[in-house]
Amino acid sequence: MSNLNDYATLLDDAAREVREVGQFDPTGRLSLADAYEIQSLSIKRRVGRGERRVGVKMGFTSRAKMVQMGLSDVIWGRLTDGMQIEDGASTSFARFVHPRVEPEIAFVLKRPLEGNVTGPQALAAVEAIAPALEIIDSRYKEFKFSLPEVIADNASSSGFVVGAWQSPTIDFSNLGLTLNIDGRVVQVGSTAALLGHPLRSLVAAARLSALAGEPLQAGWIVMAGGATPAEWIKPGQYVSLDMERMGTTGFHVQE
Ligand code: OOG
Ligand code: MG
Repeated sequence: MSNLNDYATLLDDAAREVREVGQFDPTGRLSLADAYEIQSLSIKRRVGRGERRVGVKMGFTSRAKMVQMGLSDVIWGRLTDGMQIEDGASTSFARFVHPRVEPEIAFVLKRPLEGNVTGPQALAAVEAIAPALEIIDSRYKEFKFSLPEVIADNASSSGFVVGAWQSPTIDFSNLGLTLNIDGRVVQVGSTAALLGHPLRSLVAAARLSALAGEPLQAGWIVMAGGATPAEWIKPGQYVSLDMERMGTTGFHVQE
């Protein structure tokens, strides 16, 4: 296979048919530009099936995630409405190959945000913030990939859940959080894990998506990245996030 569209089709089919694929670039020779082009082509396939773009997800914005996955560049992916799970709802385990969950914070924008912006400029574009969970489900066997491979695979994005929106006037620079499975705390962390302040993740999202020619839009959601290592999830579990001052969000994993 050589054509970028072939890789996009391979990954999109794997996601749709819920199966793993082998790594096609384990040593990371593909350029990052080509990797993002594969991602873009695979999202075009989703949009062609009727899904709608609703925002951006950031990846490897915390040291915990970089260490867990062995990669240290900030990456981003594209979110569609087909990935969103309602707060407190159930999602079928059958949708996933080998899902993991991670605690995040989400932004929703009230106006477009584009290019090289400062923290205060980014904050001024934020309508609201919320505790959020991301379900990542790499399409690669054993959840192993090189940097271009994970970028091509839309940064492993598979699902996301956003809790009740809160005012962005809350100081969200360093909020304690716990990730819980069936009421048991499995990870403890803080929003400060995200580049020192989650707003920096939004600043990076504004820059990177504008560079790709798809600037952040009013109404879009930006997921700031996992604040702790991700945890495997299993059928029958209830997964939740408690965030200081921000409340809680969760979802059921249906058998
Ligand atoms: C890649 C996606 C990383 C995050 O929040 O850091 C990510 C992966 O870990 O599979 O979503
Ligand atoms: Mg994530």
